[in-house]
Amino acid sequence: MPQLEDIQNDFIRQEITDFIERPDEKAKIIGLFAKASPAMQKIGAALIEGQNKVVDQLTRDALDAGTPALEVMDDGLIAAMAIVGIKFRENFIFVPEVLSCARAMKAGMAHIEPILSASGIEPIAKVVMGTVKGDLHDIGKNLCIMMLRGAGFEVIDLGVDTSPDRFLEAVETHEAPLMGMSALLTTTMPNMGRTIEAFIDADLRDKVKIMVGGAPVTQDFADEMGADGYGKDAVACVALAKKLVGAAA
Ligand code: B12
Repeated sequence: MPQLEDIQNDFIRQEITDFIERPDEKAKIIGLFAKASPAMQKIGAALIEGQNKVVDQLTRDALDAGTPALEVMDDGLIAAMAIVGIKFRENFIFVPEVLSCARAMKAGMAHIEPILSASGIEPIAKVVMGTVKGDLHDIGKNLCIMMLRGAGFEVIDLGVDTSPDRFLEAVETHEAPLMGMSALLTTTMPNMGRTIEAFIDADLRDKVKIMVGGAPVTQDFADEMGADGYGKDAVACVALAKKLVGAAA
């Protein structure tokens, strides 16, 4: 099992020691960073400190040096966001700090997006994606969108705080066979179910496959509200999207 000492970056080691208390979370985070290269750990440290210019530069450097975009995303940016999430939950940091981290994440993602989105192949299908009503979290949704575009899907991004009507309208207008909803708050998760009900009421439920995701969402919850599928991360989102439109994996 990876140990704290396997992480080279002093700052990351200190963050884990100071802020990650639950043994299961500690083991998970140590695992994430122990397998990350020193350059990825450095990106993670800058993200945790909310230094968007540093993340911007280090991400560019890593990509220029030939590091795969997916590695920068998983081992640098997403791994660091896991620490930010725990610090936020435990009240070690608050909304302004998290916003700085989110800004830093976006600075890194800006360089990753063109690489992951450049599929250069005929679109597999159209997908409407949005964060549900009342919810302003879009980092995970945007990662899914990048990966979907990279896999050859044409994505219509409805952004955040998306009402059931906007989902309905977009699916109809674009004749999209697939739709994805994201929710990060337990209070907004029920809006996924409400959106599905709106499709039933409008007699459009059988015209579109609906996938759901976001940190608090589970397969059970997805089944309960009648979604067609649940994906735990952006890679799963692409696999699910392909499955739902009957495209080759
Ligand atoms: C960043 C962040 C913010 C930022 C958002 C910035 C932005 N532009 O997105 C800001 C500061 C604005 C924010 C605000 C708030 N937040 Co906030 N936030 C977070 C934080 C730290 C990280 C979320 C994130 O980006 N994760 C990284 C991404 C990559 O992961 P992800 O979103 O889960 O996405 C992946 C998968 O879930 C999946 N996925 C996502 N969507 C989809 C969709 C489909 C179709 C599929 C298949 C897959 C899929 O793939 C993604 C990529 O791998 C989380 C903590 C956490 N652990 O999640 C809290 C968290 C979600 N926030 C929380 C709270 C409470 C709030 C606020 C209410 C705080 C406040 N008092 O104001 C507000 C709510 C604002 C609102 N109305 O939405 C709580 C929610 C608690 C709960 N039980 O509901 C959390 C869990 C923190 C905590 N533990 O307390 N937040």
